[in-house]
Amino acid sequence: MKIESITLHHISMPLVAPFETSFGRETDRQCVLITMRADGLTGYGECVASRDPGYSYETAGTAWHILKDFIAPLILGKDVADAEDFQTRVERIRGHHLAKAGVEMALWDLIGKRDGKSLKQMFGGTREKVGVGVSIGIQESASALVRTVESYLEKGYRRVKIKIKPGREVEETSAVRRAYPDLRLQVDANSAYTLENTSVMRSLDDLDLLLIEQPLYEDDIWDHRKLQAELKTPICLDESIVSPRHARYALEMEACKIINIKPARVGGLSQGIAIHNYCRERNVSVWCGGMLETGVGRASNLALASLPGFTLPGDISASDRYYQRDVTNERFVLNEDSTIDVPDKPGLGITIDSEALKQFTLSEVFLKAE
Ligand code: OSB
Ligand code: MG
Repeated sequence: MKIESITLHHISMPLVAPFETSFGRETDRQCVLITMRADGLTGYGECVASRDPGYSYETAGTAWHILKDFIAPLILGKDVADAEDFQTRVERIRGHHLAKAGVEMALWDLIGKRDGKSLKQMFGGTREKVGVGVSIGIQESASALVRTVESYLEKGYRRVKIKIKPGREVEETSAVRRAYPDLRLQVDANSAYTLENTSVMRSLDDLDLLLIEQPLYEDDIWDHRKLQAELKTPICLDESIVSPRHARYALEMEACKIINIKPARVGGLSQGIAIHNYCRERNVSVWCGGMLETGVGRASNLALASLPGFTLPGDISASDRYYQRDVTNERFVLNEDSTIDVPDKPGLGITIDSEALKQFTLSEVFLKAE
């Protein structure tokens, strides 16, 4: 498709409740929305880089720079055939996966709209609705956490992930386990521990968790291998898996038993699909992670999670778990069986509420082929 223009929208949206992880606390979520025009059609993408370099080195600011000054010039006025062609064109930009993934998403939306196919159809998704859970930030106390868990169970979520950090894990996770002995429960450390904390990990190992997500360094695979050898609970890697190659390293090294696939972290939906395929051939479970996406990224995650290898519930909650007002006209709701419907309209299957987008916009730039 001949890319005619790209508009970047740096936005900030108030969360319904603050979200605290081992790397910080967010009350408003920033990201960069991408509007891309080609062949008289408009495609949307979400670059999930947030305000601070806490989860990733990328921020909305660095993504803005890379998108505007490096990625856009490589594709504006060019005929970009598909995701693979896009990846080849941006190959010489090292890293900056979140920036690349946002544009790849917009390209999929455009191609789907041109061909009258949903992302799910184009990916070969096999599910009409996908199993989901909720990711709960660090709360004030163990009892506050149990109350928060209860409120999500009342809403119908059947899998819970809790964020942990040093000193805020064993008591908290045990309290939730005591209150809900049969709950599908998992924890996410976002790289807050080292091998010196192995005894803490052993305590968590006795709590019948589905998985322990990213306990060690964000760029590590080797120490995770050592830790996994000490635990019966599967380690799931998030931050460490930045490409299909890293997925192969991790599985070959037995550093984890499960992979959290976030298409943004690995450089785009096409790369996420490649990791899904690689894991599926090896009977390794994957699930779709989340980055507090707007309705745009949520639609994309749902399409990805419709692939058959996504056998564990994703961090894809209903729109009202995140935002009172979203940038999409569509809102995603939780079904009674803790699932969310996969969009089935062409492309991402979403439309933009332009008033909402205007309300949340911090800055905007329109880029056109010269
Ligand atoms: O590590 O999975 C993570 C949100 C922002 C950054 C990193 C993570 C998360 C979440 C939220 O856990 C998942 C969601 O979108 O619900
Ligand atoms: Mg994580």
